[in-house]
Amino acid sequence: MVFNYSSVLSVLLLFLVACSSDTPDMETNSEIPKIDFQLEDLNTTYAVDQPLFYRITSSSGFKNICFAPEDPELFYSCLSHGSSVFSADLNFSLDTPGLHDVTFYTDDPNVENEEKKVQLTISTENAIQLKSITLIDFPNKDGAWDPEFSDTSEERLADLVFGLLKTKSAIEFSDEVDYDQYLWHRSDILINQGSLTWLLTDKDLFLNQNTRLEIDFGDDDGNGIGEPIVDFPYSFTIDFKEYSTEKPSSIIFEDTDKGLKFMIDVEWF
Ligand SMILES: [Ca+2]
Ligand SMILES: [Ca+2]
Repeated sequence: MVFNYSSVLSVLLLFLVACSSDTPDMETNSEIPKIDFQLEDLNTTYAVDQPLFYRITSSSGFKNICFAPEDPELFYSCLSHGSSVFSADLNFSLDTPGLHDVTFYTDDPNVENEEKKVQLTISTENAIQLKSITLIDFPNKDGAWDPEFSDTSEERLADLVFGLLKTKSAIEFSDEVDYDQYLWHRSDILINQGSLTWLLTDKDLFLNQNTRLEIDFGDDDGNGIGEPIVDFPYSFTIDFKEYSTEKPSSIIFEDTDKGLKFMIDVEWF
């Protein structure tokens, strides 16, 4: 006869589980403190890039309050205190028009936390959408940006990219807005100047007309390495505010000292 050690062990485990289930579960759960909070929406308009303000108040108090603009797995922000607080202010902004689900939740240890979901509709009031960007001229255009290739090879031509930096309000647990500049969009690569136009309509690049952008163009050398297409400073500031009366659908920007010229097609709302 074969002695089955594992089945003896499972019987023993079952016995232990059965014994421990004698503990009254309901009583244990009722001892876990429950967090509660209320949300006060302090906003009258909800538009692209516009700071939105919320006030959180709690009768139970909380140590950690978190905010997730969309999917909490992807992007969230938390405020942590050493001891319980009973109110907190929060501001943030969103830049894609349409419906957004945002979530507020507490994240305290050893308590029953609370979560509240809010739906917001962001409008295009005072917004612009970037439709396309075209490089018209840049230093050494049609020349060798990849000199490892021969003078006749089209591989020598620039593999064009750009990055857009946007200055906008970050998620801030405060009643005051804190503006930060961050990388907003990194373009696709236009291999060997095969085209000089990036089509951007499907990228959902919306901004408030007063929002400042900076753009820098480069030649992509692969593996995240590239070279700026103009001399330092590499960034060019784009300010749409000065066009907001005329509202042209195409705007040409130029830095004659650097030999840079490009056009942005936009839609004004
Ligand atoms: Ca290169
Ligand atoms: Ca190339």
